[in-house]
Amino acid sequence: MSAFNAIGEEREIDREEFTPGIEPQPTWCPGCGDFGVLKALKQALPEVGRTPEETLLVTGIGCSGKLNSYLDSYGFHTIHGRSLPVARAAKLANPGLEVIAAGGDGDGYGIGGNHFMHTARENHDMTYVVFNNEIFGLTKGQTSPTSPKGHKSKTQPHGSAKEPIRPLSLALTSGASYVARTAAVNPNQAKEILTEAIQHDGFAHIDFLTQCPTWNKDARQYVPYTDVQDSDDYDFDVHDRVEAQEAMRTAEEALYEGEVLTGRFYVDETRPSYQGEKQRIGEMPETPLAERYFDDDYEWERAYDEFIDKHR
Ligand SMILES: Cc1ncc(C[n+]2csc(CCOP(=O)(O)OP(=O)(O)O)c2C)c(N)n1
Ligand code: SF4
Ligand SMILES: [Mg+2]
Repeated sequence: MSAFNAIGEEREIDREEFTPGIEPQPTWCPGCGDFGVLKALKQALPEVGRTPEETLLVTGIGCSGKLNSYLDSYGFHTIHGRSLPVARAAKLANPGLEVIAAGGDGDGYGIGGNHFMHTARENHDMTYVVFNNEIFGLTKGQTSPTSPKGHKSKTQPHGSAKEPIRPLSLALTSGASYVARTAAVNPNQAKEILTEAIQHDGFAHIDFLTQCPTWNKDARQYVPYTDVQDSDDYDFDVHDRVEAQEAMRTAEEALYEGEVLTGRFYVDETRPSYQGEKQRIGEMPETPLAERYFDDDYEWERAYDEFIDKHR
């Protein structure tokens, strides 16, 4: 069974199917928030009816990047900050795949920040989970793009002079059509938000607060949390861009003042995905590239032949 012909197979899925039958078991530190993402993902995928054969998980580099080894699905552990371009290519070649990209705050908001902006702008149909522990975890606790101003670490011994990235606002401004924040300490909400994000047709960004008890945050620092959808103090329309922007700004400021606001911040179900737009202008091949790969009679066109002919 391949990633192409397994798509659309109707069957009951048990979340344990996503647990690899062999080592490695997760090597994350005890109490690490990354366990929360893995758990939520294993719950959400069967909930939306996706099997391991229909799922591709693409990760970056960092403690977060190890997620790939612990989920039994198709996987691609890329290089630092480059999960999104790989995820985009895979989705375009095989649109039936459920594509999930994941990585850390350093990976996605730092070195991969440009890809984040443009994948959101183009509204590629995928889920992007950023493990936000406000630190470079794997490399032992350096200041990251989401570390608060004044954060002290080996790279910023006198305290960071930089304002942190506002990831929710950045996603919205860039063009993401689903933007949410959840936390590993809030597993029920994490599962619900991941489920919605996977079902969403377009670029769904989740800023997932994952405490790093070894180098940065104690889990208690993300507790108590407030779900903005359940609280009377926050009343805004997630479909309204201006109201969403205001709510995001509040949540982003609050995080650095010790108040954790989570929930859905922006949802646009009307905007077509990149693939939808490409279909509309007639640029999406009727037969997905992935299907041609399994067709023995298909003759591959090599773009460079034409290029070389032109320059002979
Ligand atoms: C191009 C490149 N630069 C730097 C590194 C070193 N490096 C590996 S992981 C990492 C940071 C990880 O931080 P983050 O993305 O937040 O992930 P976390 O470990 O916190 O989950 C860095 C700088 C690398 N692997 N590749
Ligand atoms: S160093 Fe931090 S982020 Fe990495 S596994 Fe340990 S607790 Fe998790
Ligand atoms: Mg990090």
